[in-house]
Amino acid sequence: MEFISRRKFLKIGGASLAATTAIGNAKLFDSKRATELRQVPTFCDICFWKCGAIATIQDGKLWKVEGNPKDPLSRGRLCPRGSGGIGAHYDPDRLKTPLMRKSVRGEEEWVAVSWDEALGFIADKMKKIKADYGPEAMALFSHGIGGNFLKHMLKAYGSANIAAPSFAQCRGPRDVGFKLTFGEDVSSPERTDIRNAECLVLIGSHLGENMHNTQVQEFGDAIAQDAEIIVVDPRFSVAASKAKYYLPIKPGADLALLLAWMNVLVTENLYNQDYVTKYGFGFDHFVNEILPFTPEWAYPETGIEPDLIRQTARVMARHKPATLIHPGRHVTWYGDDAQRSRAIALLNALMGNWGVKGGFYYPVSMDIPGYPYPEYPHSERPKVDNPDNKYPFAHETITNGIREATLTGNPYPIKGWLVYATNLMHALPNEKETIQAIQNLDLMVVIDVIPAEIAGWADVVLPESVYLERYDDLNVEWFREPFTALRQPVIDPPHDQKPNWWIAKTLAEKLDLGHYFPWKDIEEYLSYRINQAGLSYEQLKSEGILLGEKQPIYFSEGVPDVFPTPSGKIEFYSLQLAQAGFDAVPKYTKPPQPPPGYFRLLYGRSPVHSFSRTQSNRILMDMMDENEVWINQDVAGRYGLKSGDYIRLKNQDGVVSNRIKVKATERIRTDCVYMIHGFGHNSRMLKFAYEKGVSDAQLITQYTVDPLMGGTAMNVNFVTLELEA
Ligand SMILES: Nc1nc2c(c(=O)[nH]1)N[C@H]1C(S)=C(S)[C@@H](COP(=O)(O)OP(=O)(O)OC[C@H]3O[C@@H](n4cnc5c(=O)[nH]c(N)nc54)[C@H](O)[C@@H]3O)O[C@H]1N2
Ligand SMILES: Nc1nc2c(c(=O)[nH]1)N[C@H]1C(S)=C(S)[C@@H](COP(=O)(O)OP(=O)(O)OC[C@H]3O[C@@H](n4cnc5c(=O)[nH]c(N)nc54)[C@H](O)[C@@H]3O)O[C@H]1N2
Ligand code: SF4
Ligand SMILES: [Mo]
Repeated sequence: MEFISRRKFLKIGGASLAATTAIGNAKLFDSKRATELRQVPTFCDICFWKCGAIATIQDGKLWKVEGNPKDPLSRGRLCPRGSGGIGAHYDPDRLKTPLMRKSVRGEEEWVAVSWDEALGFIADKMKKIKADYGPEAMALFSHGIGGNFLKHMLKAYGSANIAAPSFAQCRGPRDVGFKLTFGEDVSSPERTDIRNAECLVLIGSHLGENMHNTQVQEFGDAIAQDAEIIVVDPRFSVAASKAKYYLPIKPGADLALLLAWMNVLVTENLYNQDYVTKYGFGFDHFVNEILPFTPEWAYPETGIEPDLIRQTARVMARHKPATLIHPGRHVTWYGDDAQRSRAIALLNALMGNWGVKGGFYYPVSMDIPGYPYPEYPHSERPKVDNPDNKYPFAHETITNGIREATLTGNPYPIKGWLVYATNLMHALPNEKETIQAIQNLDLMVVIDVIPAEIAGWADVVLPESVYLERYDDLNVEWFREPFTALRQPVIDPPHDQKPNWWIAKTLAEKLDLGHYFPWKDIEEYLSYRINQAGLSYEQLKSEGILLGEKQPIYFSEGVPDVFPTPSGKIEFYSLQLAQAGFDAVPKYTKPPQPPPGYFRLLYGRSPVHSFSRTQSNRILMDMMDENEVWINQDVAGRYGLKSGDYIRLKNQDGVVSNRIKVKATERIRTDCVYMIHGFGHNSRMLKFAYEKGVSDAQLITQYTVDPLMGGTAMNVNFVTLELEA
């Protein structure tokens, strides 16, 4: 396969940044080279935002991917990762054929086998597991839309033990905190009306580095309209550089700040009284509880001056209801995360912005019926992840709960894992626990596109075609405008890779579950659903997107103002929480602090990478091929370090990292260090990304579990700086 040079990519990137609308299909086809070019609409999969895209194929080769102007999410522009998505197709280190393990797990020694042999082996093992332990002993870890058909297959087999890291390692606590307060969660794409916010508060959310496309574009819109931006972050992020108020908070003290802000709004009568009177439940109790938490009380916890706390609270109040306190997304930080998220929900409620322009809108979607499948078999045993409802507010399956059950055999044994599109070694904290759990399995299958770390631990590795080479399930999106998008192949897979739907269907047939996949191929499935909705599949294929009719999204436009909480109102005081033995109004507990000589390890996103999935993508690695550790410049000076030096990090449990480059900077507090997540690969099969940079996950041996919902907080690890001899 041709390797695309940086120069050519920059050309591509440049073209995609200049709004594609201007380039459009028409112009390409009008040009003299029209016969050499073919364009196919699809949607991106370099992250979970699912931006509508148009791929161009020149002389049978994939040339570029740009935003689809019809798509409400991308508005015709992809982020740098999306533009670099073609690198996933061209990656020479891709998995090419099914592999079976030759020696012990983790040794990465393989025999190439046929699909028939690989799937036959898996089906036999799954049948045995079902006979010996029951179908619930099989679990599926799956992230992203590509997992839909495998989920269907596993439910048909008889197991509901299906989990994604997007809940317990990412947005779970946020969604729980909002659900407890408003009765509904924030979901993905977030229902945040950033575009219309007059004041936007970002607590950690590092939009601009976190590149979720629509959010970043709307952030740009808000800035252009002079929205007042308040950023709370121990690190001077890109977003902070756009802010009028930057609050360099002591890591872990956000809940103290939130309580103090609410205290000011209540004691100075600055909250939205009409809204709270109309929709609030338990407000008097809430006020009583919030009174002790003055800005003076919060100051020693947060390091933020009381005057600045008051001033920023007043700014928020001035713009209400169009003040949006962003709920964040990756919020598994300190273990108080669901309660901190609930405090964010309450602060928004004080602004009166739920269901209101500039706050949180009500997302809408198109009515596309599902495929009529037979009913799933009834399971006698509840899901394995949350025994005795230990985490009473978990409303999705807890990944680490499945891992725990696999380790302990309680509440019942888990004997097989199917792992689809999630690199559990980088996504779950404490990789030792993951490895120990895997050692208890009778069957470990990984379906991936590259030989990620998790694949190294599999018995069977199945190579999937990348998103540009396959159909996937429909994206019937919930958003500010209703639409449905199609992912379709733009180019053939280069080797013996297969799409997830084919893998799921073929495996189901080998498991004697073929009747759960009654369609001949995925196009029959897709066109059936679209036709049942009275829409044209041909139009969807040619345009990539079908738009629905505009619907109301605010209370003022006629959305019913109902809150599906127990009280039917916004719960300032939560009886549900009180009854379950938790604080009905959030309270602050100081998280453990770094011991002397240690720094708290923080991590986040690079605009040109997604998690641990893009470091083998040559185009994206050309822009950033290792991560750096941000160290406060005074601290670095004390250690005699300067930018560009290499050091190692050693955590509280003695884990020593690879070498990592120092970035000495004023842009971070003195009590923490920071790195981009996803680097430091140790899979030898990832020839290009191998040992470039450091994996935050390897240093995250400790985690705190959120008592409300079982999420794993990971900002609780400390490191020392180990200088090279
Ligand atoms: N380019 C790119 N964009 C992405 C992704 C990607 O992989 N690449 N992933 C997407 C996904 S799934 C998610 S969940 C999001 C995650 O992105 P976000 O939800 O925006 O952010 P986090 O990863 O939680 O937080 C990282 C930021 O929080 C700050 N921080 C750390 N500790 C604290 C603290 O105690 N208090 C405060 N106030 N701030 C703190 C860090 O300095 C950093 O700026 O990004 C999404 N967007
Ligand atoms: N230490 C640490 N842990 C974290 C985070 C962090 O910042 N630091 N972030 C957390 C967050 S917010 C999230 S959302 C999760 C993300 O967790 P994951 O979704 O597990 O993220 P990745 O590490 O990118 O792993 C994705 C895997 O899918 C594979 N893949 C990519 N495309 C395809 C495809 O088309 N088909 C198949 N079959 N496989 C594919 C990739 O090669 C990779 O192995 O991690 C969480 N865990
Ligand atoms: S935000 Fe970027 S990587 Fe994610 S789907 Fe959109 S273009 Fe692709
Ligand atoms: Mo996430």
